[in-house]
Amino acid sequence: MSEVVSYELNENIGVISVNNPPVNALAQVVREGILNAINAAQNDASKAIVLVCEGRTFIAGADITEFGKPPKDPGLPEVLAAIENSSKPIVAAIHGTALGGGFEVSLACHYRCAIASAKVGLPEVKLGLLPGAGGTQRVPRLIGVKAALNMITRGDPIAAVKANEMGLLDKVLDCDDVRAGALSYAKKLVDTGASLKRVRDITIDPSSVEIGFFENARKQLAKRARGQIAQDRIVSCLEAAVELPIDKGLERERELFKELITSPESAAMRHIFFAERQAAKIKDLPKDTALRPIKQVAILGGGTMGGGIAMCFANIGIPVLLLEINDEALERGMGIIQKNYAITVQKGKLTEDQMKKRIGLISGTTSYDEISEVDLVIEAVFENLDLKKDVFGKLDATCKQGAILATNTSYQDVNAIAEATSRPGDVVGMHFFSPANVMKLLEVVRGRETANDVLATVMQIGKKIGKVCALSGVCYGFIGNRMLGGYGREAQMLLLDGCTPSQVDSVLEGFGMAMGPLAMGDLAGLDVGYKARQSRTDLPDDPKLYRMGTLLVEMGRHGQKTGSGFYQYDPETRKRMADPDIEALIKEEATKLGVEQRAVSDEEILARCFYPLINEGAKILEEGIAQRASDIDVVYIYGYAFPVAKGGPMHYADSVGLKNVYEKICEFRDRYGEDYWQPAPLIKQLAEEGKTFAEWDRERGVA
Ligand code: 3H9
Repeated sequence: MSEVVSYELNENIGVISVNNPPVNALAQVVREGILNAINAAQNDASKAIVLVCEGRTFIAGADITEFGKPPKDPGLPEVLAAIENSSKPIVAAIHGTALGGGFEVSLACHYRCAIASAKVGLPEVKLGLLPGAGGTQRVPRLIGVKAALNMITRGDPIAAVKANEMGLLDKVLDCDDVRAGALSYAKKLVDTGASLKRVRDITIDPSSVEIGFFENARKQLAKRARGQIAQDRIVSCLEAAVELPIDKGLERERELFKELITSPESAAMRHIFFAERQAAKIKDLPKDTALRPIKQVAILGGGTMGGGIAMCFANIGIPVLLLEINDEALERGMGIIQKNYAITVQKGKLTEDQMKKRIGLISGTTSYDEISEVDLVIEAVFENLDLKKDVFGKLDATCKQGAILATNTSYQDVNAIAEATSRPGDVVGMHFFSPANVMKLLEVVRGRETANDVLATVMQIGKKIGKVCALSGVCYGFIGNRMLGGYGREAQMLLLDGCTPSQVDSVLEGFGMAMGPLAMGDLAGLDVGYKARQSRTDLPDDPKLYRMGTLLVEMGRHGQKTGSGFYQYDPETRKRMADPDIEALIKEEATKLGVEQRAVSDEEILARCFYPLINEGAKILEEGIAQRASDIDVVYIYGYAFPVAKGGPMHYADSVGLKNVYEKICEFRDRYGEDYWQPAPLIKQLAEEGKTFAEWDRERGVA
């Protein structure tokens, strides 16, 4: 048939087999191959046709690398029409994940069977898209409008057994061999004279949708959209499914799909899809680097961070030893873990049984001797270099040879920590983000002497525990926290210039940040930054610098935990409210410091907060601390809740244009001085060459 699609007769069943590794994406050759095979099968001795895939999965969707390029025939709708109009029943045989266009192919088939381990889903929304090959029209016909809306706007995969119960599948096969199982299912269908069942023929009863349903859905979805428009268009498609005949509904879906595929939001989200996978690759690490086995882990420190990390490993069945300084601290740590699991059970995301199993995998100890045989130790003690060096000295003396010794430090020098041991090659940074059992990012910090197999093992175990890993070199704050400095500084400077806290935060929240920087400061505790500043000797001697944050701490307003900071907080609901006293105090301070207050535009707020972050990102790239600009984007999306629809700070800078960013930074330098604003040489260079960070990544062969 073609290189990637074959067709053969197995007795009276025609078998179309797709083989397009790694995930059988619907590239042009696959679409053409399937179309040709279906046409061939119409005229041979077959009585039914099975569509099955080789390798690890059924078709996992359209080929995302083709998006943005000129379309090539045949289009997917043409292939689906051929499937649906086949004169012989076609059975989709699903294993692995039938996703997006792949699941839509199966929806055009007359029957869908799957092995029990398979999953199906429409994840297009995660790429800023909607299912563009009939998913929005066929799914509501199978499972109802409400369930369809939920499935398509969430985009999560659904396990075969559940999908079968919902009506998305016709059969869960009782064997693991999808090809054999589907063949025998197809034969049975032929023997029983099964009809050509087409999803398009099902009608939707408009009265099954309550009045106001779509309006409500739009409102609810807008709350979590954070700049994404796809959810809104998905609602429009489902409205069309209810109101229009299927062919008109498909037309509407196509129109809206085309709008989304050219949207900056989808471009940003596709960038992140590939960036996330790219970040897992370390450019100078041989692909065949042998991994160290990780069968047991120890966590040092049972605080919120240590407890969260312990849960990550217990969740995938790896036993964890939690080491604390005394029984009391241990009990407290175990208590936090139990409470966290109990909340997950309450939310219905875990059964009691699963909880017990996971808690059973975590045991406590107060003795270093007991952790001597573990394969990986993660230190999560207080952020103090001397303390950490001391701990690593003890680990060196206790742990077996070959154990990986990781530090969860957010700021400290991983090289100095490694030097406290006789085996610096085994030392690495594993910087988790709080709460560690929830946040997806893991910054893997490569020390001067970290061994290749240590890095490769940590990247792999990170993926196994469900984290997105990004590699960082050693510097103060690594990639993420180092970039954050200027962001927080400018948010406070803007107050003296004439903004209210609500104005600064609402502009950044309007951009899509989960929380503005001042509200974030209140949440984290203003005293944390205050204390950190006291030990820093590199800050300019400027009374304006962090003026408001310092003053608030000295007034006892440490943020949410004391009930007030930049805002006041309702003691019961924790709802934040503007505080007129603080707004007046800001004005007073500005006058004292001789700052003339003025109206500040939203554009300036965005530029003042984000451009220092981007500028630092460029320095991080120049210094080789980050491998690629896209890694920095991954860090900000998964560790700092930067809106995915903007693609991360470096992608955002590319979309604004580096020339514009550079000119603005120069303008701020001239206005506020070089202490705060020094354009990174890389931004200057790329601005002059008219290039983007993405192009720079590609030129260096790292993208
Ligand atoms: C769509 O279908 C639109 C339609 O509704 C309408 C059309 C008209 N295309 O994730 P992994 C690559 S939109 C191209 O590490 P895993 C990936 O980049 C699509 N490439 O493996 C990676 O490459 P590399 C809807 C793709 O086992 C390699 O495959 N579908 C695609 O952890 C391995 O990927 C989706 O959104 C693709 N569609 O997870 C599904 N998918 O090795 C997207 C993957 O060079 N895919 N690659 O880095 C996934 O969710 C996961 O890849 C999957 C496997 C769960 C399938």
